[in-house]
Amino acid sequence: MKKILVIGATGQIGSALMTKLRKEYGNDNVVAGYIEGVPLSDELKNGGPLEIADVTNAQQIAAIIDKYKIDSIYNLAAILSAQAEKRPLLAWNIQIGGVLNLLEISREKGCSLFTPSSIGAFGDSSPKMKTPQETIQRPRTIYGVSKVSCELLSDYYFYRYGVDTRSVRFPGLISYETLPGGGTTDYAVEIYYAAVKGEKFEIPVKAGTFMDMMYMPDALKAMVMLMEADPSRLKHRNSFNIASMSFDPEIIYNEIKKFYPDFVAEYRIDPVRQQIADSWPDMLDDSCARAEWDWKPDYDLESMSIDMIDHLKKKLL
Ligand code: AKB
Repeated sequence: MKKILVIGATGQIGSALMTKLRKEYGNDNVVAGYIEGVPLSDELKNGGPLEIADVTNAQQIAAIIDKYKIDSIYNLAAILSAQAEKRPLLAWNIQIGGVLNLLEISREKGCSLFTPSSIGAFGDSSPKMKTPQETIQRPRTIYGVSKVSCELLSDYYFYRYGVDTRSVRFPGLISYETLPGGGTTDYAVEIYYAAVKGEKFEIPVKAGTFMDMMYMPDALKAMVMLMEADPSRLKHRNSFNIASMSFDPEIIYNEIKKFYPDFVAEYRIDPVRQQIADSWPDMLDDSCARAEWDWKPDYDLESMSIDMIDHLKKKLL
């Protein structure tokens, strides 16, 4: 059985991934890595091994790998795009310094390493529609720069040292468990919360701003499928385009209005998020992921909305 460390286990992706991994691999085989001072859910506290794991502290991570004989690492520590523009050095230290620490540790200790990239790894000069797996990547955000660098470093460690690096380029992820923070796509999560709570919502990007989005269960499925994929089939190491739906604020607003006809949302544009969103693709081409490890999403906007609203009603009302 695999021995897994999840770094960033309290975050939007990490908290949902912990539940899935512990169900599939057994509680004792999945260590939750968190940052000191972050509040812990009862599920995490009581569900299995728990360790402080700061990705910028190589010695601390190496000690956890040795203590639990870890062979697979999911690295979900990140500063999201809009927040990173305010704190570029922190973003760099976590997204590059942290990843370099993990690549070195994986090289020394023979671990497989998953670190997500993002649609943010593309920029204005990348094709907007059906953005190919391999194309121009010249982002002008620190988030994008760090994601491209991380893709290249992971490629390098695979080709030079044989480190088993795996990655997907995540779209905006929509989930009901833990809120994201500081991302450009966060509005697509927050809009559901507002609708269910009966609150008015302010949309931070203009109508017509299309971005790839994905429901969290599909994102979790993608990570685990890729980490379990037969390495001999993987022609691409870093990082796979994956996609399931692409929409602009009008489309998601109208979808939610099917459930809440009185729901009111209006535009209040955040210039930083708008500029970032404008530089990102409208829709990725994920054919390489489909061909190399059988990627296929389960949810579209309609089925996601039904499930999301159902869960949020139980959580919030
Ligand atoms: C963000 O908006 O920063 C993230 C992402 C798409 O990488 N959700």
